[in-house]
Amino acid sequence: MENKSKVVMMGLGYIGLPTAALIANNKTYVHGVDINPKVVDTINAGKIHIIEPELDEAVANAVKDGYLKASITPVEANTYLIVVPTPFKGKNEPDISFVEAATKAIIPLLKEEDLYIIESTSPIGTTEKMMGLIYSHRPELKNKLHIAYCPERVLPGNVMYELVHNDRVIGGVDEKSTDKAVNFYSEFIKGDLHKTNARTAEMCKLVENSSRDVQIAFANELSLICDKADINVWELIDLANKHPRVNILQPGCGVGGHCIAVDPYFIVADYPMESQIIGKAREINNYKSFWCAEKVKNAKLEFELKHGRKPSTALMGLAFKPNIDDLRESPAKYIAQKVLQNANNEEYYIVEPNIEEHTVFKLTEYNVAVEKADIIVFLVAHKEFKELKISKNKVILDFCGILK
Ligand code: SAJ
Repeated sequence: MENKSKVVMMGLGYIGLPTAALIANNKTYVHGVDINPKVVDTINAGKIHIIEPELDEAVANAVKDGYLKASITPVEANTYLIVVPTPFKGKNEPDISFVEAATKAIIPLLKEEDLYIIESTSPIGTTEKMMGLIYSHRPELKNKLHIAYCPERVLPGNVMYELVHNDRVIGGVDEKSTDKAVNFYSEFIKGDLHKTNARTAEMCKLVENSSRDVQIAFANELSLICDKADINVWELIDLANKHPRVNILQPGCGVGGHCIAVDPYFIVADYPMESQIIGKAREINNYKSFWCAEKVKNAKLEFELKHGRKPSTALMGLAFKPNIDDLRESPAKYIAQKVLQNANNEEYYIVEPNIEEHTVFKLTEYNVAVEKADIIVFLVAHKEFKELKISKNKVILDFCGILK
């Protein structure tokens, strides 16, 4: 039997498309909307424009069975999901103009009892703001719509599993909105659905990623202290974590990706006086990347003083975290760029085993780079690097604990 929801999904990106496919595979009609006509054509051909395991099959099936269709404009439905990006404008100010544009596009289609849900990471109060926008255009619908916020919390690379199995936090602008949204998600989600209000749900998403950012900043701060104090930070953290109530995360070459390095600013921008630790954590994690680039520079100078010639350097890893091919907002890429800025005819080997080629960096195979370089800089703990045999005469800078 078919479910009675008909869904419009505004935004077919990293979260919108997998969610659309999941709902469609549950035999609910989904009309996906994206401003990019190429994305629309790709999806209508049963193909995908992003890399995510198992998504290709889910989309191919959904399109073949006729439950998923994409277009650049919305149609009438009874459930509208807003899953568009919320980037920055100016200096770390969240920009909700995509959420606003997507909302405006569906306002003429809304009717009594419809469900409107925002999933995009949003500053606190966005759902209420969009409710105001909707009712200012459609005053006759006031209090007759169901409006809620429900953030996703999936890990890139494991999206298709986590979308179904993770718990969700669902906050409506009133109780009946919350209940209607919970009802909708319960059709395709197996995790627990936790009810709250819209503002708490918005804050919950921001806090989850800020919490991780603050914890990583603590680990990164320890790495700076330990470097000066001549203590192996990896051993230190392993030992401290033997305490039953201590769980320190791992230092790295900075924090990247589109979530953890971004979401804390949504809190800091609106509550600058109160969010001291959250703001400082962002600074520490950004500083860590700069510090790594300086360390490479110093190692090169030391080498030249000692050997009377310029060293060759291998930069190991460009992705924003281990074992993925995603280079966006990557601290390793930032460090590579910074180091190469000062390259005066010196030899560099850039390594990223998860991609074939890159438009800016000339890539070298990891075994070759490790063999040829004088200085080896580990930026990302990719699995390939763990097995490497490195000869004793090399200078090694391990920023990601690969050799710990
Ligand atoms: N990192 C460290 N040390 C650590 C752990 C991570 O330096 O101990 C770095 C990674 O190298 C990377 C960055 O942090 O540069 C972020 O990686 P991640 O794996 O922690 O998180 P993301 O950005 O891939 O996904 C996060 C997840 N949030 C949390 O774990 C709280 C995910 O559940 C969210 O859905 C996602 O953000 C999102 O979309 O918000």
